[in-house]
Amino acid sequence: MALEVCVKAAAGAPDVLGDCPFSQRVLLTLEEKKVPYQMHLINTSEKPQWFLEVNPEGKVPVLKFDDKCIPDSDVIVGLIEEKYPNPPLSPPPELASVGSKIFPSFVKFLKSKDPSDGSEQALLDELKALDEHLKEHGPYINGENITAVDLSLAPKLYHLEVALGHFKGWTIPESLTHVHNYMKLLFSRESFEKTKAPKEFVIAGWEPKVNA
Ligand SMILES: N[C@@H](CCC(=O)N[C@@H](CS)C(=O)NCC(=O)O)C(=O)O
Repeated sequence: MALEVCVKAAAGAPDVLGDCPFSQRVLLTLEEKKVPYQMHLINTSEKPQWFLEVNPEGKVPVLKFDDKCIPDSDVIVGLIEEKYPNPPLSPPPELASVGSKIFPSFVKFLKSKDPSDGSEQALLDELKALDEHLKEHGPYINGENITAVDLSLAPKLYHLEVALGHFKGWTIPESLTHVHNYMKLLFSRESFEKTKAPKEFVIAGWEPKVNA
């Protein structure tokens, strides 16, 4: 029996896969492991009653496994790894948090209305650290083979590129060549093409947060 996974539907388009990076991370994991799954698109601005009953916190993604509903992408990815160990995607523990500050730094910079608050520099510092890491250990975080760290970072880097490009006309400096190559590598994977949200929905998803 195929696994069932609840993920975010696009804002204003309930039949289109939406812009949640945590949902995409779970879908990427299932795709990379070639685990069959059935997807339910959840309209997060009007959550269906059945969804709230199985998941009172109301966040996506949620995985239905053995009749249990499991929220939180960290827990879900861990469970998928345990139940479907091939191909193995767990990174060595010392690499598990590489790039983990990029997403919060990106969100802070995206929402910032004060150009002198240091949020752009903080994001640049995180991206430079990633570039250095990739220069030494690339092309993926753990070398030649993709791991769960890459599958967590890929949707976040996609959001960063789309949202900062749209709302701030900002792009990652050309000098960070290893980050650029890394993003090209990730975004061209079949799993990524299949699970990414269309750009207009990524923008629509950030709009209320940027203009709050
Ligand atoms: N830590 C959670 C975060 C999940 C999350 O924030 N999901 C957002 C969409 S990207 C959500 O469900 N928002 C709807 C809500 O909070 O009501 C995870 O990794 O799964």
